[in-house]
Amino acid sequence: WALVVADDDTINLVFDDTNGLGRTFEGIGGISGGGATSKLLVNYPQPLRDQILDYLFLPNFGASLQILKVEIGGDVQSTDGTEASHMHNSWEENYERGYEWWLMLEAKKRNPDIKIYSLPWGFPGWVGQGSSSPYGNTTVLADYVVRWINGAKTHYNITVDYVGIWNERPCNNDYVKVLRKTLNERGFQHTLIVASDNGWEFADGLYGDHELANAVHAVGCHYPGTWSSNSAKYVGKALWASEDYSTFNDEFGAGCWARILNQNYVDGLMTATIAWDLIASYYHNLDFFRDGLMTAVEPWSGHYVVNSPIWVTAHTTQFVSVGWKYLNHTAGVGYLKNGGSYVGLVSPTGNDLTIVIETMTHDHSQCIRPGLPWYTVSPQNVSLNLKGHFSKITKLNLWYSQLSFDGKLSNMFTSMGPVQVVNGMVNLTLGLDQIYTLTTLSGGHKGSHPTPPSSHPFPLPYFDDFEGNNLYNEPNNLAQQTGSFEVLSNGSNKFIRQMVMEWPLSWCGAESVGKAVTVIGDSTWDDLFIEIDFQFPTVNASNGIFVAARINQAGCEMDHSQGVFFFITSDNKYSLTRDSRATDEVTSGNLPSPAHTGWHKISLYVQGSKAYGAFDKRDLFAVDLNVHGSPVPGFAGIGTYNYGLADFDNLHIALTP
Ligand code: 147
Repeated sequence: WALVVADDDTINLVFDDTNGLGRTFEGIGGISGGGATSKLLVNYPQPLRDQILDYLFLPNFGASLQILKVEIGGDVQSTDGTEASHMHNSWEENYERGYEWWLMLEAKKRNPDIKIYSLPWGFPGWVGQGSSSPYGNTTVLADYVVRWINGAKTHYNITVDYVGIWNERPCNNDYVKVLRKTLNERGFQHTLIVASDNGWEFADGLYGDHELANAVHAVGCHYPGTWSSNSAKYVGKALWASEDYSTFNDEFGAGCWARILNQNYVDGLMTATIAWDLIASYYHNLDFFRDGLMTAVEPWSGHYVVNSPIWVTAHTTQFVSVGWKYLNHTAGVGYLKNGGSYVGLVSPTGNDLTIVIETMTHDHSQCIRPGLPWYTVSPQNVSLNLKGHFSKITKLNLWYSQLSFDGKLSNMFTSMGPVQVVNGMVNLTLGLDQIYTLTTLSGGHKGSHPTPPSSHPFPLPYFDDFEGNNLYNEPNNLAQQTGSFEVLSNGSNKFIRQMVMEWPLSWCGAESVGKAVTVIGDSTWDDLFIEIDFQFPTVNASNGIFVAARINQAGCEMDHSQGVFFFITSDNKYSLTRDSRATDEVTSGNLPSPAHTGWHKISLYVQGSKAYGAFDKRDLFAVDLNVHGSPVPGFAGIGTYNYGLADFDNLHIALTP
């Protein structure tokens, strides 16, 4: 480490609280959801699961996140899967579904001060009250959302600090007011509304509509590219990058994150930035693989990776708390002359100062969206000039990162010890792709756990009788893409049930597949045997079930995936198709015995271009798939022919029967 004596080229940066302060810092966070991004985290073996959660949430350890934003599950496909609604139907409520409740508890356990923010991506069909829009009856919608917030309080004693409207979909301003009113009436005055998780245009409507303006705390924009409109800046509301990042979590992703964490304020006056996603815990080959702050996609091996964005986050979160204030532009916040940026923040007492400097170069810090206009960064000498109350400061603790792109390991979040402040000045030589935190705080810690186990592919043969799951949770490793699968019990035996009975109010349209589908395993699987027991419940049953292999697309493309889909319907017929929509049929026929009552077994084996099917262990077909060229590999899966209940048990997957 070298301190370079200031010379003529030195750029003077003033940090001064004399003429007032900037906006209040409201936190850095991550999103679980939008959707099913934490799916594979839940059944990690201990203590590995706790270790991962420590890297995300434990203060003074890793990312030390200040906001956890979760999806309010709506039984809809919301990018990498569906998350369960607390009200699949209007007549029932359940606050034990899915994993967001568990995740919120784990976050709160580690940091009771973490802010909880919730947002729906889509809704069960009944919420529309006959309309294809969730705003068909805004009272019903507000009731549905506030029940979730009330559920968090009454079942888990979790206070929901922030709630949104409808992710990246049209905002209905009347609904925003109804939501505010409903929150107030039910004792949630302190749950603040962030709207509308889309562009900055929402801010325009706040001028001249006092009721709307009073209803919201912050204007939340997605992927702002550090920019905000003047209309947003002057409307008198907090501005949030309520979803941002979504970039592959290598060093380039870390560069993106470092740049926007500073520049979202420098450029756009945003005081909270939230990463999609919190943790990349969804199968390889689902959309936006590894666009999370860290990666945990192998519950079977326990392997996980603490990626560099975790340590980029720590540069701010370990030294700035929610409630601190940014300094004024020109007195501690701005761009560096030779490229890069700096932000100074001061504690509520006025005594503590934290400065974060980043020098990310253009080609090493592009985010997934929007495009990054060209700029250059070159090495520079800067002189930090502490004035006002900061002139009393005699030393600053220095934390340093150097992102590397030439195959060398990055040097992330290293404590460089204290640097002396001489005559109110600290001189630094800044290189490229570096982050510096200088702070009066003496905390800060680069946490570490033992090296996790090495990576392994999904193990075969695989068997699950679901007895190991908690009631109402999702089955392990089955990543639902449409519909919702839940562990239930008949008293002595656990099984899983597809719960969704009608088309939901979609987010991205995957539901047009018309079926409930859950996928498992490995998208590179080719020859495969899959077998499961099934039963049609006596009421509200689906009209068919299936098992499948080589499912080549999922997520928002679930409705045009290809593969080998073997259906059995409750009218005692079978069919084999090469697509998820069941339009491209290979063979079909009648079952030799009825399937519509009691438990039965369905088995599928695909080998090369051949497919073999059996019902209750009796062979039904052996056919050539007539695929051109070699078969496309993909996930295994199970599901229902249409929306409607169906039960499954004893899942068995192997390379051969
Ligand atoms: C966002 C969604 O809100 C997330 O659920 C997740 O899908 C994320 C992945 O990057 O993206 O949705 C967007 C999808 C596309 C654009 C912006 C946001 N886009 O093309 O500008």
